[in-house]
Amino acid sequence: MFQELTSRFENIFRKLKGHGKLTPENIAESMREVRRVLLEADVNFKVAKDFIVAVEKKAVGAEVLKSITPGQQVIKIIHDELVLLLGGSDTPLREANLPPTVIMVVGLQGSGKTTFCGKLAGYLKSRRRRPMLVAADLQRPAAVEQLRVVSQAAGADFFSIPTSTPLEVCRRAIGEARQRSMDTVVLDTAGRLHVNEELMQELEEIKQTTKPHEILFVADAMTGQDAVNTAQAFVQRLDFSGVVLTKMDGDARGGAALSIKAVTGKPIKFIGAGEKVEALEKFHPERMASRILGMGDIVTLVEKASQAVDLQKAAEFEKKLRRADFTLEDFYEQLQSVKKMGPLGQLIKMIPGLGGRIPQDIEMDDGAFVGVEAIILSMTPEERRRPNIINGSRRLRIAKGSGTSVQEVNRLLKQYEMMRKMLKQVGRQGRRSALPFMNF
Ligand SMILES: Nc1nc2c(ncn2[C@@H]2O[C@H](COP(=O)(O)OP(=O)(O)OP(=O)(O)O)[C@@H](O)[C@H]2O)c(=O)[nH]1
Ligand SMILES: [Mg+2]
Repeated sequence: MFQELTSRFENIFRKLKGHGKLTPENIAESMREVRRVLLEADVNFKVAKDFIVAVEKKAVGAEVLKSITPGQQVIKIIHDELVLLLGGSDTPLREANLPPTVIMVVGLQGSGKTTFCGKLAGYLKSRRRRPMLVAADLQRPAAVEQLRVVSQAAGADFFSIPTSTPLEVCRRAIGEARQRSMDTVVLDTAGRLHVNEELMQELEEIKQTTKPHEILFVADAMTGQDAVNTAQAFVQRLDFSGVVLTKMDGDARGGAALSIKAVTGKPIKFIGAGEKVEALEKFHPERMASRILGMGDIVTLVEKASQAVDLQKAAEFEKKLRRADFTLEDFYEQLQSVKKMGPLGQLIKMIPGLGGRIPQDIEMDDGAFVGVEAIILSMTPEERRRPNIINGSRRLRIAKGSGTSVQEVNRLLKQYEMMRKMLKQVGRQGRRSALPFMNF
């Protein structure tokens, strides 16, 4: 999915990371490249322009220029803007207070409506819902049969009245669903080759009569800006509530995915990536952004870290690390930052190649923090800065002051010493990052 887009972004990021310092000129150049990449991916012109303006505004801020890996910060800003562009947060399917929930599926001919109805039925079934698919496409002779087959594949109920009108079928379907105790009615409507008045009128009537809780507009992602233009026409007439992008398994360039929310104001709710019933994914803006940027969990890590750590402090810390004068005060500060970031185990998993670097006897469970904090807080500032002055009597005093034992103080000092050595080693290897714990 979007391989081309991803590899182009990776190139830009590689360059960004290469700069020791970023100037407004560097940033402007990167932004020109990002703009080109977006336009080549067939992103709507105005959407691309607004995106660049938003990123540039944030990137030129003073914080970024001061931080020590500014490239990484710009990457994060691009990532965050991309998440917004894709819709920000997840938007789940709406549900009726009083079943059945009515979901109307609309879109042009061949966009993948019927296939999606089947996938949706499968998805709902896996969530213990009871869906009924309704053949409201009487436009194409084979359409009813196609939906019947699709329903069977998904193990869902099916409803049709062959010699009727779409409006009548939909109206009757809702009563029928109640009778069969189905909790979700999915209306598979007819498409047309182009947006036309006849289609819109038919859909408007169905909307008025069935009052759907969700109207999902199905767009063929391979058609790029055409899909976006169609979406615009549909949202004006029908005010649909969500978008389904299909054929994401093809060579879609990303234009539709990246523009449709900004242009229609409606969130993408699902993506289809294949013809089979299982080929449906719930849409997550955050995950999609990471996928497009090709950065996986690193993005999550950068994000978590920058929430927790003042970047300036991190920069100072890294300088220290390179000089290898990592003190107990730093150790304490690091513990505080790490604590803010959530469970340690989870965090460590996200750091590539880290596993083997942590010596066995460095306690890494969160509970261990409490005693460690008390011990460090019981030291004098001088002791924290120069731990080698902590002799036997000082150890006893610290243990008493922190309500721990001399053994625990010893263990902490040993752990600290190990970490100091380890950091020194890593520092020498020249691994650089704005985030100290990425180097542990
Ligand atoms: N590769 C791929 N093909 C898909 C996907 N979704 C649908 N298709 C194919 O696209 C074609 C059209 O799909 P339909 O579901 O019949 O489209 P429709 O919108 O119902 O079309 P009409 O009923 O004619 O308006 C079929 O050949 C599907 O197999 C998808 O996510 N990936
Ligand atoms: Mg169909």
